[in-house]
Formats: sequence, C-alpha cells, structure tokens
Amino acid sequence: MAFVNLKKKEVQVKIVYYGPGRGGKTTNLEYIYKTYNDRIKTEMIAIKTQGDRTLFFDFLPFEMGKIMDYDVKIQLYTVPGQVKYDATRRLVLRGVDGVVFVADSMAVRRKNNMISLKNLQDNLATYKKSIYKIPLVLQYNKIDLFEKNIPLLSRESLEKDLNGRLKVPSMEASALNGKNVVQTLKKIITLTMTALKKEFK
Ligand SMILES: Nc1nc2c(ncn2[C@@H]2O[C@H](COP(=O)(O)OP(=O)(O)OP(=O)(O)O)[C@@H](O)[C@H]2O)c(=O)[nH]1
Ligand SMILES: [Mg+2]
Repeated sequence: MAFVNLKKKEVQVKIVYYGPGRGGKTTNLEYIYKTYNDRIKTEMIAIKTQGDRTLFFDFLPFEMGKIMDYDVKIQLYTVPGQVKYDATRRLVLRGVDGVVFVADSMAVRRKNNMISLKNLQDNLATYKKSIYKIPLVLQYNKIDLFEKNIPLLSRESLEKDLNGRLKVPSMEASALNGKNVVQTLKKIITLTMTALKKEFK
C-alpha cells in the first residue's frame, strides 16, 4: 500500500515493472533515468546483475512534483524475469501499487509472455491482490525489431493472448529507443493515483 502523509500532503507510490526475462524491464528504467536525470537525486540502483540479467531488482526513486495537490514520490522497481527467481519476484511485489507488464513482441517469446503474466497473477494472489483490480498497463516492447525483419507478434495477437480478459490500457513501445516509455510510465502513474484517490476518499 502506498505511504500517504495526509498532513504533509505527501504520497509515496510503488510501481513494479514485471514480465518475462529479457523483455526490456531494466531498459525501461534506464531510459527513464536518462530522461529525468534532473529530477532524480539518487543513482539508479541495479542490485546484482550478471551481464545484463537482473538477479535481484532495479530500483529508481524520483519525484513527480505535485499531482492532485499531493507531493508525489515514485519508486520504480523491476523484477528478475528469469523463471527461477520467483521468490525474489514475490518479494519485490510486496506493497505494490501499480504494475507495468513488459511483454516481449518477438514471436519466439509468445509463451514466455503468457507464463509470466500468469505468474504475476499468482504472485499478486499471495498478497490477496487481484490482477483484475490492481492498476495495470501492458507494454508491448521491442517493436523497433520490425525494421530488422525479426518476426514479431502482431498487436492483435498480443491483445488476444494477454489482454483478452484484463482489458487494461496497452501500448506498443521500444525501451531501447524510448518510444512510448514515458507514456507508459505516465499511464501507470495516472491509473495508480486515481485508484489511491478512491481508496482514501
Ligand atoms: N531491439 C530492442 N532491444 C531491446 C528493447 N528493450 C530491451 N532490449 C534488449 O533486450 C535485452 C534485455 O533487456 P533488459 O532490459 O535487460 O530485460 P529485462 O526484462 O530487465 O530482463 P531480466 O532482468 O532478465 O528480467 C537487452 O539486450 C536490451 O538491450 C527494445 O525495445 N528493442
Ligand atoms: Mg532486468
């Protein structure tokens, strides 16, 4: 649950980037870090990596300024996508307010996306949270690979696989070149703040 200080009008929101291994979660945070360098007072923290694989998590805190009259502090986390790190994923999800699910648009990753989304649902359930209720945005990443003639899943196919029942906002993106990375972040922050506002009414 978000940390809210009504007196100081401060709110701290935890957003977790979830998804299959190598899908582009860390790359999203790296892009955000580059873009908002001036607002981020601390370094982005990548806790334990092996090559470019996340072994524990990435952490990026930053201040959004005022939203709905509150000073909003955002904490972004990524989970390690590799199947074997399930316990860590569950730990990172503790107290989550909103989730960005980073799916991999590469055709060969179709199954991995679906397995990871199911894993998100199961892990949220251990905290008695429903994937149908938590603020959630789907990001279909790596669409730049289209230009390299790498077979990609169509938007329709991704929607059918992942968003058929959820019906949450979804966006095609390229974390590598930054396309829709900030838009994804803005979307999840808006959804999360709206949900929190309802909760504290
Ligand atoms: N072409 C392309 N490559 C990308 C994109 N996003 C990420 N990558 C590459 O995919 C690889 C994996 O990206 P990461 O951001 O480390 O993936 P991750 O989801 O954090 O992976 P884990 O930490 O193992 O869960 C890296 O080589 C990235 O450069 C993208 O939008 N387009
Ligand atoms: Mg990573």
